[in-house]
Amino acid sequence: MWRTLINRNFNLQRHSAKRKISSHVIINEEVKDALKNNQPVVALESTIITHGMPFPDNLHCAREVEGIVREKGAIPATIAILRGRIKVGLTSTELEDLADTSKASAIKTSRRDFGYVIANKLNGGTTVAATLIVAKQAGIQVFATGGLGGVHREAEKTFDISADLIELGKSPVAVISSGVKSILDIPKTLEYLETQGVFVATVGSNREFPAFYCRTSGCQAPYYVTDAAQAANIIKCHFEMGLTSGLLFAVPVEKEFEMSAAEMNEIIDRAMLSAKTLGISGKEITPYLLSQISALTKGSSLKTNIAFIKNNARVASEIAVKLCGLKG
Ligand code: PSU
Ligand code: MN
Repeated sequence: MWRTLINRNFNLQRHSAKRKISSHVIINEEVKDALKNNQPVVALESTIITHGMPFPDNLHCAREVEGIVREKGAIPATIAILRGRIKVGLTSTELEDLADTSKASAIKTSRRDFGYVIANKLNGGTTVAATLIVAKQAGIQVFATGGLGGVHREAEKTFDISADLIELGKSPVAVISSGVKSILDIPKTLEYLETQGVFVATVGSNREFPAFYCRTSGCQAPYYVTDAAQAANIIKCHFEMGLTSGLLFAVPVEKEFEMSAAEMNEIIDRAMLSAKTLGISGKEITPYLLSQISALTKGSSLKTNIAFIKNNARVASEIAVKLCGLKG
């Protein structure tokens, strides 16, 4: 009886009558069926495809990530905008159309960009913020990404704080990432997440918050979880409380792919100086820094990038599977 009540409560949250799906959002049949039948689904963002990596690495990476999610027993739901239609779950051709930006360019789409991209029937790579908005409408609770946007260094002067953080504060979705890059101010980012009511934990054996390319950042997450089962339990209780804020699980990059912190910091400083000299700001700054870092590391940062997206997809799928088990 008690268990039934809890389950009913939990499902109510998922399939709340209040959850409105926009007519611009098209959920593919496989994802729709999985959600209806309490099968694990993992949302995947697409700015990483359109603005985070060059073609064809981006396409290979996106396909591999989807493959990993399937191997782990979950259904991948890559979210992107194709000719103004917001898709949840892409076909192989759609993925290729999106990734090959030489055929049709794509707009980096965050919350503020939706109307424009839809009205002009453009392609859009959805940021973490935009993917959260769509995942929430679709009822997807677990989402894997590479890196999250955050509070930029010198934000006190530039006001540059990613919309990702605010969206995570109002989306009941668990995001699995490799922490945030040290192109950002990590302590300020963690403070901001706390203000927004976002649960933050490292996945591993301690609270050391990872800095994307490196396993350490010198900052501590408020909590850590040792495995997917623990994470799923926390997610379940968080949602049962009716909280509408999200959760962030930071997975440190695997040791074999870790890059030297000293070398990385020097490269990031150089990339940031070059961005400053060129006067790059706003939505262009993150993609610019990513491409500079990739060039300055002669592609090895790209390799690391791909390694941790795959690892995050693996962990996210395990969490999604456990979460469905708790509901079942
Ligand atoms: N940081 C990364 N890799 C990325 C991004 C950020 O290390 O690919 C992308 C994500 O899609 C994220 C977006 O949601 O950039 C944040 O952009 P901005 O900093 O402009 O908010
Ligand atoms: Mn910004």
